[in-house]
Amino acid sequence: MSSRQRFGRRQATVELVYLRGHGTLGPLLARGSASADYDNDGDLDIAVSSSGGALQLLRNDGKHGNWVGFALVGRRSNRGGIGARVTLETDRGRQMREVRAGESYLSSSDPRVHFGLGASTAVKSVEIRWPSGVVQKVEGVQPGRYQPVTEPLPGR
Ligand SMILES: [Ca+2]
Repeated sequence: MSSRQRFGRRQATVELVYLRGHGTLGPLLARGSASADYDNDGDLDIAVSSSGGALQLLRNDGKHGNWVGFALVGRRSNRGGIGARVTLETDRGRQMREVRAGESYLSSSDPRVHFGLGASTAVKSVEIRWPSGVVQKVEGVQPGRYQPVTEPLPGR
């Protein structure tokens, strides 16, 4: 199914592919890919660009567990928080994500940091190591949503 979708200020023709179970793509001369939670439902979807074809959006409609995400805003560091490391701990262990850009050919994934929590319903701790060297503890994290986090300035 093709449709016109708006991504920020741009509009593009995309082929929507719904992945349930082990969905498949047909033969494709792909160039780049990016992951993003484009519908903000807590699972990562994947966009695949191809040579001479429409963008394919692999919408993840599978069942998933709990999740939490963070949208970082740098103040001393770069504005997008690129290079920041986020460490999250639950009763099931510790996970680390890094804010990155440009992971595939001419593509960049969602700058938000996403953590799958599985069956865990609570987050014990979250620590962000900003590129500036600032280490920030994030309190009051609620699973099931994206939380904005702004880098603190020294002395505040
Ligand atoms: Ca999604």
